[in-house]
Parts: sequence; structure tokens; C-alpha cells
Amino acid sequence: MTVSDPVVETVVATLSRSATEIRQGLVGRRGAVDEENPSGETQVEADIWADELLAERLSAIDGISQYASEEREAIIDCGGDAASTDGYTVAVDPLDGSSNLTSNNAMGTIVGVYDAPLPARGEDLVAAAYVLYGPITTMLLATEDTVSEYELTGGERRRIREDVTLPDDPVVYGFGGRVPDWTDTFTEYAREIETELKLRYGGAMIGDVNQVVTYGGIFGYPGLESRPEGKLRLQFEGSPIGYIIERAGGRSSNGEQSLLTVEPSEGIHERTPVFVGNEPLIDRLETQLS
Ligand code: FBP
Repeated sequence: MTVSDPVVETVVATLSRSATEIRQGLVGRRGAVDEENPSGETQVEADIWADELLAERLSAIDGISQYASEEREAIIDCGGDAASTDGYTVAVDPLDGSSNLTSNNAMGTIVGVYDAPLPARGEDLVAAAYVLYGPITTMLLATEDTVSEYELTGGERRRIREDVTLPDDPVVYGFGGRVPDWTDTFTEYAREIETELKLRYGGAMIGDVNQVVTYGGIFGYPGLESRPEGKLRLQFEGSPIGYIIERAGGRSSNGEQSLLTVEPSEGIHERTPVFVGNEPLIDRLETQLS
């Protein structure tokens, strides 16, 4: 099944095709390079390679006017007009959780398609997708119409679930950051959740969020004592994942409000606390943190 908007469909088809190649290309690209990304994190060879591959392909699509990525400082201007209705922009995390490449654990790719110049609000998203490189390669795609899950093989995508929603009875939780670095109020919340749900944390947001989509629950990377803004990036991670989870019937939050309503104020690499999951769990979190 194709997406009704032709530009979004081309982005999704390009991502589906590229994901198979990215997965195959991880072999031999596990080593760290002597560089850091704009957020000051060590890059592996695969981060840079996947970014270059996606930048070349996504920025060449007619109707895409800007490409931004977690792995590069500046936005690529691809021509077109972001203010016009057919001028979409894309924000990409080419390899989310790439430190998991060393230990050969799950990783992902995230793409947000915005109908606004970057940096943009999550409310300007018209579609978002993540690819999960697990035992099999899957993609969860949220559009204005629905959320669907696909299996990706040989460049093809095959829909395996439609109208995906979070299960009503939550089962799992995963919270990032070192526990001694958590704030007292977040620690109190986490202590309650630990008595109710099962821990599932793998160090790659896409793997952990997909557990929440599959079983219900909550994923969070909170603001830390040493870093109140948290670790994850609003444009590349927080907003696209927030969009997917909200389209699937859940809620997203930065601890105070939906991630989709956050006005970016610090440029393309702005960080934010991220919480996504079943609505009652996010409601309780906001009450606890307020
Ligand atoms: P990268 O995209 O730079 O790898 O960072 C994002 C991330 O790996 C998330 O996928 C994950 O949730 C988080 O960092 C893990 O951080 P920590 O190791 O502090 O738990």
C-alpha cells in the first residue's frame, strides 16, 4: 500500500530501499572514526556512511527542500520552497544507537518529514518513520492517515500490520541515563513504575520504543542533574518518535507538554527530555514532575 502524498511516498520508498543497503553496509563499518557529531558524540564509520547515503538520496527528491541530520552540523538546502505546500523538509537520524554496533545489538534509522523549514515543530510533521535493524528489518510508518508496520527485504516493503495502536495494558518500561544522575522527582516516578512494569532497555531508542509499541508501556530519557536538557535531539528523535506514538494512540512529553508542541529555540541540534508511551503513564509522569 502506498502513501497518498507522492512526495512522502517517494521518501518512504527511498528509505525502505536504502534501509536494506544500510543494514548490509554495516559489516566492516563498526570502527570509531576520529570525529564527533555536532552533539559531541563519537561517530562510527557507519554513522557517516549512512548519513551520506541518505543525504544524497533524500535531498535529490523533488519536493524536498531541506535535509538535516544528527551527523552533520548544517542543514543541506536542496532547492525548492519549504513555504509552499509541496516543499517538505526532512530531519534524519541515520543510525540511532550506533554505539550498539560495537556489541552487535539493535539500532535504528529515524526520518521525520516536516511541512515547514527546519528547525520545525513536531506539529509540522506530515509523516515520520523508523526502521528497526533487529533480527529482521522492520519499519513503522506514521502518516496523517494511519500507522503501519512493514517488513523490509531486498529493497521492498511489505505491510504486516495496519492501524497500529499501543496495547491498552502496559507491560514494559525503559529509562535512559545513569540512575544517580536522575532528579529526585524522576527517581520517585521510576521507583513506582519499576513495581508495575518489566524493564526493557537496550541502549538504542528505536529498539526500546518498539518494545513499547509492541507491548505497551513507557520509554523515557529524562533531563539529568548534570544535563537538564537530556540527551536526545528534538528534531531528529523526540518529535518524529512523539508523532509516531501519538498517531498510535499514545502520548509524548518533554515532562511538561507534548513534544509536538515544543517550539524549537536552539537550532537544529537542540536536545530535550523525551517520554513516550501509554497516555495514563505519561499523564502520571507530568503530574510527578510538575
Ligand atoms: P546516538 O544516536 O548518538 O547513538 O544516541 C542516541 C541513543 O543511543 C538512543 O538511541 C538511546 O536511547 C540513548 O542514546 C542511550 O543513551 P545511554 O547510553 O545514556 O543510555
